[in-house]
Amino acid sequence: MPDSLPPDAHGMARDLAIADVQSTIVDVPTVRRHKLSNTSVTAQSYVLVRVRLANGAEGIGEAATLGGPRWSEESVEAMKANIDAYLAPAVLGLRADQFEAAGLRMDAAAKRNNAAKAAVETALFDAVGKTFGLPAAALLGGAVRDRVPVLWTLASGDPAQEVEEAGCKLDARLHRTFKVKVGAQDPAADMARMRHLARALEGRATLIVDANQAWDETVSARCLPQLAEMGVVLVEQPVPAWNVAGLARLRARPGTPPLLADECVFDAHDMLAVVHAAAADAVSLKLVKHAGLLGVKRVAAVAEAAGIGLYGGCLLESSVGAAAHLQVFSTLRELAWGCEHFGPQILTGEYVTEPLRFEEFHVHLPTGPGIGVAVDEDRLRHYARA
Ligand code: MUC
Ligand code: MG
Repeated sequence: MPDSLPPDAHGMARDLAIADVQSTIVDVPTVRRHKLSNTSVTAQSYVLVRVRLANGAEGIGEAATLGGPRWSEESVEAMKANIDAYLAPAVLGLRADQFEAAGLRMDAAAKRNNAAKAAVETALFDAVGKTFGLPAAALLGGAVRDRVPVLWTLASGDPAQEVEEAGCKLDARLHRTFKVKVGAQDPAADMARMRHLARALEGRATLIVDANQAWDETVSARCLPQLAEMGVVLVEQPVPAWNVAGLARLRARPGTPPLLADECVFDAHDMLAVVHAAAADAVSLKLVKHAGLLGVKRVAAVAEAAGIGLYGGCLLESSVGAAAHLQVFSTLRELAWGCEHFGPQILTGEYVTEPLRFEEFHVHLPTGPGIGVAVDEDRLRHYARA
């Protein structure tokens, strides 16, 4: 491959060489405590990656965490250290449109570190898109939709507050599907909470549940049919990520609602293992798991080939990370379960000039080149970790 492209007919500088990579830790408070089975957050932490190309174009990407290295093994501190010491040097000088080569170089420089790699790769797509005036979606096959249905997650743990919160979202026509986080308390208490929510929201909302690996197979076998009876349409990762065989056994039991694989699918090989085990009905796609936009497409392709539904997952990204997800989600031929990129709405503030648009139960694909959003420097200074 040539190291640089010739100037185009208009003499525009098209030297796509990656000249600089910077990373910044950002902390943004959330509007309320968000409780999962294994962590609880009142602020979201991100690593913002900024790349500069020789032609002057800049690109941004974001890596999200949930409660430090609790949801997965990466923390923002570790991501920043590994980007600065290993991933940035691996891609410096490379042509930014050599996305696969960048992935190969990053894989050679560091095992896993998928969220950190995703942020770097996103910034490359953004910079190349901005150079050519194209949305990242165009570089990924082209958008087939310009908005995606978006759910909201109820995770305060207080059912009265959760009914009220869901009511506000319904009234504002922002969200009508709600994902409820369970597993932070004992299963009987969660079943009572779910019954309360199902009754209060009956006929007005669709419910899904995410246990974030909290239950063992026995508890899951008891709770899953109860959730199905309450009308819950999808249950996400009830058992630990390692227990794909257990997930398959649960799926084969009568009365089990459709199952969504999350923490057990990080790459296309994991996806294939879930397919071979017949362990899931749908898979949650996330940049932090799949190491980038191309990784999302690879996992999605394996799932699609097996007839497994696609669900647009998140890790409470800001508009930067959410926009990147929407760029790739917009290119998937089927996205049966919509997405959960409500992250921008649970933050007390943002660090982009124009946050994503949420209306009529959908989040809109931003227009504009690259990932479609731009950093607001003042706001970034406000949220950047000193
Ligand atoms: C997860 O496990 O799905 C996404 C939304 C949310 O509330 O938690 C995350 C992570
Ligand atoms: Mg999940």
